[in-house]
Amino acid sequence: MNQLPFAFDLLPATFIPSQYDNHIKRGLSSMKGQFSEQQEYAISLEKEDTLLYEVFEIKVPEKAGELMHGITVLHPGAVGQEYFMTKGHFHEELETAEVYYCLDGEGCMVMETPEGEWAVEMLYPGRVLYVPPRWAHRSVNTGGRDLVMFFLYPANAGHDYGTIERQGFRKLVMKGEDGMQITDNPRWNPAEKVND
Ligand code: S6P
Ligand code: ZN
Repeated sequence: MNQLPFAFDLLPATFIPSQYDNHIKRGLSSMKGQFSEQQEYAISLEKEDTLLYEVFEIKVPEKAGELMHGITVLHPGAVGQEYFMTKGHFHEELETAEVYYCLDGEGCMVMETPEGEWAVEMLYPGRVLYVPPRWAHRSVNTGGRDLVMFFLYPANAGHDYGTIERQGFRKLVMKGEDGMQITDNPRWNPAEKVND
């Protein structure tokens, strides 16, 4: 099937696309094992499966040449001292990139490669972020309101969530005395976890 041209509105009042195909909602329960303060996580989850983020996806055929795009709305909050964040993933087709454009809120993108490089880039309204091929990515809301991002990536990229679910990211973004701080993830140990 060939995609026909289309257009939609994305207005600052809500930044919710005027039309979309999928509305994905992810709550605390989908982040098992990801937050570093596991007891805090268990206590929060027992109270409520709090909604962490929503993705409004505009679907196109999942083949090379097409561009998947949409909006992620990451709500504010924290589990213990660790800010709300997305699951994070590598692209299944590792050699595919992604562009993010921050529309509202404050936060950052935590990134890393299988080769051991890592990076954290700040996100604020008007900020454009290029995530190169091979870089896993997770957004983090370090502010007090929704972090809203437009994203665009090759429609054949696919998502590898399993690697991050097993090994986490090398770096954590935590609440510090004077705002956010980046720390080593003490539980990051891919070799051990892969063989679990
Ligand atoms: C997809 C792109 C975004 C994320 C979204 C939620 O390649 O990076 O649409 O899917 O921000 O994050 P996650 O890690 O749960 O897919
Ligand atoms: Zn992605």
